[in-house]
Amino acid sequence: MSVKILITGANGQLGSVLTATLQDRYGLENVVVSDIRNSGNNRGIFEVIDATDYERVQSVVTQYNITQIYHLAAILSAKGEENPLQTWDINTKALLNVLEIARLNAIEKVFYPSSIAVFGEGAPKNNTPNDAYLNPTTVYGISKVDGENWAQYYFLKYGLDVRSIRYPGVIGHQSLPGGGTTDYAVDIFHKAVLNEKFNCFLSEDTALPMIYMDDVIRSTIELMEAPSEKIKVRTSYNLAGVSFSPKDVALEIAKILPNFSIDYKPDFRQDIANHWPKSIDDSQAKTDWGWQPKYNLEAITKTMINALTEHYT
Ligand code: AKB
Repeated sequence: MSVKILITGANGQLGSVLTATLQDRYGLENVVVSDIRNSGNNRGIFEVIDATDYERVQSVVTQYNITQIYHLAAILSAKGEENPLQTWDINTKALLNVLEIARLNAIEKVFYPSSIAVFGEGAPKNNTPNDAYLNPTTVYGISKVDGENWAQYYFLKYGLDVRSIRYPGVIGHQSLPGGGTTDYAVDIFHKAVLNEKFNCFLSEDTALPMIYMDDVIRSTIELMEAPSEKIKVRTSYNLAGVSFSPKDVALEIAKILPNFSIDYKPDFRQDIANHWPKSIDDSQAKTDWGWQPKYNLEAITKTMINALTEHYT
């Protein structure tokens, strides 16, 4: 049977780049791109889908004979705190729709992104292990823990092949993040290249796990294409790229753009970041399906500055 992919939340920071990669890999005609709104920038087949609408997801799955779903639609950590009940409703209802439709339609594989936001005070802050205690403090984190457990439930009870990664903060030049606590690590490069001062909403020493876009896209495809027997964790895999603080990245930027200046004005997102790991142990992903990151902070900084300089000139 040929692969027919449905992507929800395809217009998001990760979705837009993952969509283009999957389209190049499987063919434009084999990827159904969807989001709650049509941005007008999509190649190929686009369908407006509110993933909390069961009937709508079902009708698109039937119309295109979908065989795999990448369910990316979700409200992120910072935005989620503005309206916790709505965030819970959207994040959990959409996932349960996808899982149930996948089960009833014999979908081959489902991808579900989790996040470092699943961790809280119960987990070690450095090199946080895959199986650390999960007591998140944001509604986004709670919804991701819930989602991981539902993913495992559908695998154990129905044999549904759901695969998941706990993403760190994602850094890329192709798209802008929205509503996350790690968003500063993208904004900082835009301001640096535009020669503007950057006001950072986290304190200078707040280290968080981060990853470059190319690494995160490759990890997702490697996980999804790995033989099923290699997937030993059916909740979600820790994934690490690099780990740095705002000060670390500011110093790295200043090596290339010496006039770069930064101010620190921590806001409510500082409290969210304080409960997250500083670095992540991803040895389980390395052992099970061969994960290896390629980009360190120096490579990320050079690539971001080059790409954004080209973009703005
Ligand atoms: C966020 O900051 O909310 C996301 C994430 C780490 O899941 N980027």
